[in-house]
Amino acid sequence: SGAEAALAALTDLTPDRATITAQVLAGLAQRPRTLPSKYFYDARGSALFEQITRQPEYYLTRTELALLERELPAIAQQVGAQARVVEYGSGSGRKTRLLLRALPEVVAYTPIEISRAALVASIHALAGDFPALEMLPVCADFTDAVALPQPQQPARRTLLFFPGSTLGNFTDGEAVRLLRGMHRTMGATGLALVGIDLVKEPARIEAAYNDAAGITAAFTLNLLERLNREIGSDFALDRFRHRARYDPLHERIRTELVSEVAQRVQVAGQRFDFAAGEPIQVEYSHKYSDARFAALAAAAGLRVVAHWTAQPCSYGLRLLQW
Ligand code: AVI
Repeated sequence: SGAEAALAALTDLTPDRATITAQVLAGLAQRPRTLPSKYFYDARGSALFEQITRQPEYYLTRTELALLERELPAIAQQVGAQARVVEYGSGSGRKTRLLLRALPEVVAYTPIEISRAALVASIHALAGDFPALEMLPVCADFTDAVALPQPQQPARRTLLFFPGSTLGNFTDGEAVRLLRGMHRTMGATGLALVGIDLVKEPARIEAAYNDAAGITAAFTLNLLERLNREIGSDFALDRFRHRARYDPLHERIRTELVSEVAQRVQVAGQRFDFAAGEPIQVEYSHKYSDARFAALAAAAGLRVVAHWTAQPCSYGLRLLQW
């Protein structure tokens, strides 16, 4: 089947235990202590994230899906036929399905996803809908330079799809580095379609990261559970709590795991002492103005050539070119 062929072609660069351990130890040694948010996405983390996208407070996914439905005909016209689609952080592939349906004669699809479980599930689901499409999945951290598998058919251009406001999970410096990498992957004829959450009323933003059902809190804490299992740490899950607050100065949500008591944690043979109330910084979710996003793109040598914005929970899609 198409899924079997795609999975046989899978490039597996999943971060190994040594890589995760080194990054976690480096983050915990910093002040304030940090943990990388990319490690949220193990099998359970990706499933919890899917649940977040369906919470009433989390307006991002629903708004972006509606915007894609509305604007994909115009986007498809700009992209044209015979594109190769490369997606960063493809997750469940729900948005991919809309994109692949709208674009004429897609040559190949390359999802790059850090969660192997999410990647494999999305390949199975997409293969059913697009049996003739060549899929060249890559399981990797998309911030690493990854040599992408080449499609059998030559493509007229590469479309880099980066939805979900995942760019917002990076600091400005990291975002520019990432956009530069995208710029290289796309080449001179390529385009990038990027989804970004826009600045809005802080209460609305804060609610999205503090859903009443507590799914986001479970998602954040799952990071510690994953590390306990995979790198041999002993974080006590009932002694840390999720905290997500909007920082209006930096226009971003800052998500932390707060140590509720003074405690000692062992991580891969090293000891870390936490004070009562001490936070671990785990994620940023930046909210952009048009000017700020355009400046990030420009710093990476890219221009915004088309933009679409949804209201009332303002959210944008931006098309970038060399
Ligand atoms: C994937 N990323 C864009 C999400 C966000 O909104 O920053 C991750 C997330 N974290 C908490 N809720 C959702």
